[in-house]
Amino acid sequence: MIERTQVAIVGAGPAGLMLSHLLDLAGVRSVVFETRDRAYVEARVRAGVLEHGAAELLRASGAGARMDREGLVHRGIYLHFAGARHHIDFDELTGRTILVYGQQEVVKDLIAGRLEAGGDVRFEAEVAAVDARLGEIRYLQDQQERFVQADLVGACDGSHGVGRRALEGVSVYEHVHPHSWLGILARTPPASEELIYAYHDHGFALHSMRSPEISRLYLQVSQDEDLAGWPEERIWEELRIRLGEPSLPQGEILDVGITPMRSVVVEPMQTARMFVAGDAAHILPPTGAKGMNLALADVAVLSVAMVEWFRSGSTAALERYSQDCANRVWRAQRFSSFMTSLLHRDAEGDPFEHRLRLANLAYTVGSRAAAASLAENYVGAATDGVVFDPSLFNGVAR
Ligand code: RFL
Ligand code: PHB
Repeated sequence: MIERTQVAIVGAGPAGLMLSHLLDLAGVRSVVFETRDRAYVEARVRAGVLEHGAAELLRASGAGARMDREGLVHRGIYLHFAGARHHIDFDELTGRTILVYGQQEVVKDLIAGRLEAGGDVRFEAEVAAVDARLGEIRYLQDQQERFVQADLVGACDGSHGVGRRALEGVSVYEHVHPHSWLGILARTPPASEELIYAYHDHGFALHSMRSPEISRLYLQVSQDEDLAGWPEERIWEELRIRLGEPSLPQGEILDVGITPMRSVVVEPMQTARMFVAGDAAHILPPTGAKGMNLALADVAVLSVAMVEWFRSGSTAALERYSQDCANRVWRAQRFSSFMTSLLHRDAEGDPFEHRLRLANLAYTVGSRAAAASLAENYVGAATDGVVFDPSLFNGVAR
């Protein structure tokens, strides 16, 4: 017998879990399939910054209680270059702020919420194939092959998932940036109250954080860098130099990894009954802190379209889904590319490019218009215009 559901969701990252949460608020049933186990998904260290609109979306949909207790409100960031530090004051320039709250905390909150509400989240259930036309999912659990028949499919399974492979007739826009980020999570109090984005002769560095005791730090490294070349001493030394923080305290490293930087957009983000969201549809270099925000915004748009279809049978909003996302996706891509080229040493170390970059940075902090442009994109490029309207999420029978 084939199991049936209204929406099959592939992937329990921020996109898949939030989609399931929003659909549930409207009484639409979904099943989330996640190939990894719960502990792995909850421990995966990734993004840390929520745009104003992403925090608002979590809050308004009832998933923001712990975020509001534990998230750190930041009213700006620092740009550090040529030996000096400059504050970009988001609050003053835009009237909005950001929240520093780890992606794994968002994921933990959404998983707990789904399970408390009786939601169906299946861990260690790997989707092997999606039939976008029939809405059929083939998955493997407990070494058995199983099938689910869904009215609609949300493919939220990241950049290497089956969702993207099941899309038909799409254009893939891709750019590979010639560097990677070496990231550490460390038990050391942040050296600064706000994030520091630093540009140095040696390359980019970022000082972020997760709590008053835990820091998250990144270094630009070359594209094919081997972690073996970065003993702990070297990581800390390089962070101190690039961030201009000679006394940055060295703490226990809790997590370390190297991430290549890519920009990808797949369009249209849909085929027949299947809709892709989050990293399955687009990858951004992390310099703009947009990936998780865009993932949450995509599913906010998608959930409204799906609910409209279940409620009225109208396909209008579903048909427009990709089009409705396009401006936000490309605006976030534009900003992420801007931040990446503003702050990274080019691979050849070209002296002209270096001086030009310093001039760009000086202009960014010296011109109110340039600073305001950075600020309004940092707080809103991925989620501007996406709001949670509770009235759309009531009244559909389960
Ligand atoms: P995810 O989080 O990758 O979740 C996809 C899930 O799908 C599962 N999966 C499958 N499940 C079942 N069957 C299959 N066949 C499956 N194939 C895959 C996977 O196991 C996984 O659980 O995608 P989602 O939900 O679209 O969320 C996107 C974000 O994770 C991503 O954009 C951000 O982490 C990007 N990012 C940042 N975004 C921000 O908004 N702000 C930041 O500050 C920020 N910093 C970052 C980042 C990403 C980074 N890395 C490691 C890539 C910093 C870094 C270093
Ligand atoms: C993080 O805290 O992990 C983080 C913050 C800002 C970024 C990227 C990552 O641009």
